[in-house]
Amino acid sequence: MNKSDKIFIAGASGMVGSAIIRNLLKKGYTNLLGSYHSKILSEQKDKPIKFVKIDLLNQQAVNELFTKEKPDYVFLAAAKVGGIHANNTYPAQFIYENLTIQNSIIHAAYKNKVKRLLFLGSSCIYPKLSPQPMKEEHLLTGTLEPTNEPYAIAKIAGIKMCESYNRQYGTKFLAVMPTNLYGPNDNFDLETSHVLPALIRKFHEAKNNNDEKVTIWGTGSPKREFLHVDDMADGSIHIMLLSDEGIAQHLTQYPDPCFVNLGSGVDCTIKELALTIKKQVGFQGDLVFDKTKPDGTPKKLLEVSRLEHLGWQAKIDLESGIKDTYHWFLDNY
Ligand code: GFB
Repeated sequence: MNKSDKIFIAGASGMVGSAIIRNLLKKGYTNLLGSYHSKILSEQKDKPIKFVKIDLLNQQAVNELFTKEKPDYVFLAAAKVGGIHANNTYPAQFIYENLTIQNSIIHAAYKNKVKRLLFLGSSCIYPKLSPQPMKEEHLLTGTLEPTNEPYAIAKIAGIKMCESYNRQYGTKFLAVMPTNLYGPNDNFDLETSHVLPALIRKFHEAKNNNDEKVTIWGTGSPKREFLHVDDMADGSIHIMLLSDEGIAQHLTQYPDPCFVNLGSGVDCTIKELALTIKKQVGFQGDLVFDKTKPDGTPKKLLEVSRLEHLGWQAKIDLESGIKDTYHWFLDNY
């Protein structure tokens, strides 16, 4: 990927897309094209990026964009995402929107001879009771977690599209499966967010209101692995930059080399996460567990040896990442 190659970031104003853009700008890439749906972020206003407003659910509009712009590289970071409650409440939107966005972009990338595309998936593609830590070869070896099955099926379809296009058309499409992400530009809405931003907001508001307790959904015993979104962006770009020979050489001992887990390799219980955030925010009260809310998958830790063989590992530990995200929340929310 040369510094002046045209790089299209689909979903440029989301948490993931905006982190990829920050990292590409830092590395000196000068020809960035970003798509957004509603508005661009204030951090992106004066940056050298060409933005295009587009409804990615409209396949014709996606085709026209690719025909006009002819990007060399594509980061497919646009997706319908949300936490356990959002996934469980809006399953039709999660499956329809994700399948439609990725179908249109992957197909248009093939038609317009994109040199390489990187599809962003999720660690929820693995079976609910997958052996831990979860290896790439555990894909499709068991039943999925019901709270996010429609989303997971869309993401599995995305991997299989990349694999199938590579096999039939000789494209160079890759995918990364990030673990639970968090960081600047995350969603802090208590109904639709993931656990980490939700708990930052809950503890912050409880501290300000002098509340005696904060309610944590579920039992607190499920384990989750967290990755700061700036690490995710760095790892994704690292993979995009590897040569075809480099990828093939490093992954010869593995089957299915089209996708790679992207995690920190460390997990903790939701209770431990809550106690860490409580301390960082400075809340003095108690935790209460609402066991009427679902726990979801009991444990989801990615095995990251493929990633390490490709020469990358996470750098931001959970405490520093939470501190950074809490500062961002205080400045922006
Ligand atoms: O982050 P989260 O919503 O999603 O929830 P998943 C993780 C765990 O934290 C669950 C608990 O056991 C929740 O019950 N939790 C505790 C909370 N308090 C809260 C809270 O206030 N808000 C939220 N949201 N959770 C998602 C999938 O699964 O992970 C997506 O649904 C995607 O498809 C994403 O894969 C990465 O980790 O359970």
